[in-house]
Amino acid sequence: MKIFLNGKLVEKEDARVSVFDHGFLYGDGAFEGIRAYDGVVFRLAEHIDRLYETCHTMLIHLDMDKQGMTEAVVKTIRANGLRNAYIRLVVTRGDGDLGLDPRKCKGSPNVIIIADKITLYPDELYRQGLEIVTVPTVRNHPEAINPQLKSLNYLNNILAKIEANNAGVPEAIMLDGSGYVAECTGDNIFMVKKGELKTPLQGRLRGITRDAVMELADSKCGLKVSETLITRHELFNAEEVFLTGTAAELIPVVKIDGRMIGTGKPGPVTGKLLKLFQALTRKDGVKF
Ligand code: PXG
Repeated sequence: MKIFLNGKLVEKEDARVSVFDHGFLYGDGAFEGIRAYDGVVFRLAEHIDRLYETCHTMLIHLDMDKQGMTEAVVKTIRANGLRNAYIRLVVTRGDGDLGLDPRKCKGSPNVIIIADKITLYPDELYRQGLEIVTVPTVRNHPEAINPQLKSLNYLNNILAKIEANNAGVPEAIMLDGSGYVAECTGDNIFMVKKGELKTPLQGRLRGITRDAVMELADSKCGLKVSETLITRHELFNAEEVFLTGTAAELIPVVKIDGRMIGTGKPGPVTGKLLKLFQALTRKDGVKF
């Protein structure tokens, strides 16, 4: 496996960063999880834009421009002979010393691109739907760590994931500081009710899958789409609930906190949107 590390493609065994790297010491960095389908990197421009926005807010100055980063992603996928891939793009503050002050990182950020095969939820979970729970760990307050920042500091989500693991379910619903539904640990959440598709307005990452699904629901399914405050009560009484993310695409949810959602089976809107999304992934992106 070839890894892109600071401008060079190196073997996996040689792809190493310093123990003084501030991404390692403090989670001081940014990342993207991206997918390629049949020779198309789905919405790569949107992923690169989001990465640069995270870096801009974190005052991480990349030497590479967006065009260079786009080419580096494509080069890495090609070097590994992949047509379908999961791509992890990681930028760290760079090498510093043991102080957390980012000014200690005097060199360039470390830029790492890994292109691998994707591991997915088993097929049967798409046919049956997931059972998930709400967890006590509240999503980061937007004025503490804004959920739009796809930073390397994922402890908030990891703590929630541990609570999901303890409950024996594959995902966790996280609420925001006011008790409204925010998102899951690595996925956005949607509900369908009376011809309307709703998704949380605040406290969540603006997922790239989420944006695509909202566009498809509006343009291809004639659904009214809204970003709004959502309570657990509303989720419990939805006709359909599903999650979206780069890894999961769209996956149905059939039980939340012991309450059956709709008929208890994956619903027709979720199924239709999944088909539309899968068709879009092979068209909308950077071809290689
Ligand atoms: N919320 C959070 C907190 C995320 O981390 C999403 C929503 C969905 O966003 P996208 O843009 O993917 O539709 C994410 C995405 C991983 C992994 O390895 C995590 C994500 C994406 C891919 C892989 O756990 N997070």
